[in-house]
Amino acid sequence: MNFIPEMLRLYAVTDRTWTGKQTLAEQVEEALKGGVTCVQLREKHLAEKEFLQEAIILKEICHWYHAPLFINDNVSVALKADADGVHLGQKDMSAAEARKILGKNKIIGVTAKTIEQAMQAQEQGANYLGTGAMFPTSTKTDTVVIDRTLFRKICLTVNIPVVAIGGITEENLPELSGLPMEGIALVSAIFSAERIEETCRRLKNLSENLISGKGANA
Ligand code: TZP
Ligand code: MG
Repeated sequence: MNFIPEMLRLYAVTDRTWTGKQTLAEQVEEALKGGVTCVQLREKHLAEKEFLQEAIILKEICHWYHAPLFINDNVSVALKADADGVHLGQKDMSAAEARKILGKNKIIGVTAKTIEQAMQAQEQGANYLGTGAMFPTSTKTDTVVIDRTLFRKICLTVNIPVVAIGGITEENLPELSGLPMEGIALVSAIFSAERIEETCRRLKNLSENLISGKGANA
């Protein structure tokens, strides 16, 4: 799938904490019906075989809705599942190495929390950056809230699009107005929702009114 920044607009990152009676695939399909523009399969505790099986299932569902599937951390699973790309943290494989393995057509996202990390990821061929946390979050315990001035500087320093992540909810989303990100990524606000489809529809409307990318005046 060709990369376009608009595909980052409403970015769902999976977490099976709240699946309940549903499967993760059912929850992801609800999110896609509600307007999620891309999905990242994030599995911190699954064995590689099960991770790959889930990736293959989710890729098919994502493609019904013309949304890319990204794999968190694991380039080998991304390659075997023929996923659309990977999302890599600073402790994962470098974007340069991932690009060599995945080739030029796959999408590579990198978490960057400093100007240096952002520049390096861009130079190494990353297609987009993820930055945060925007608000306190209990989903990822080893993260801290990023200074908004630094967030803005990261967005405006690189040419590639930036996705804001961490603690974002329907309620606090308006506080991000005017920041030059291209999209918002959410875990708990989507996957812990009682009605995922409706929640995503509201988030989509809010994000469309809010996000104007690097053209943002602030
Ligand atoms: N990376 C930075 S914060 C975070 C990740 C994966 C967790 C975001 O989860 P939530 O539930 O949207 O705060
Ligand atoms: Mg990682």
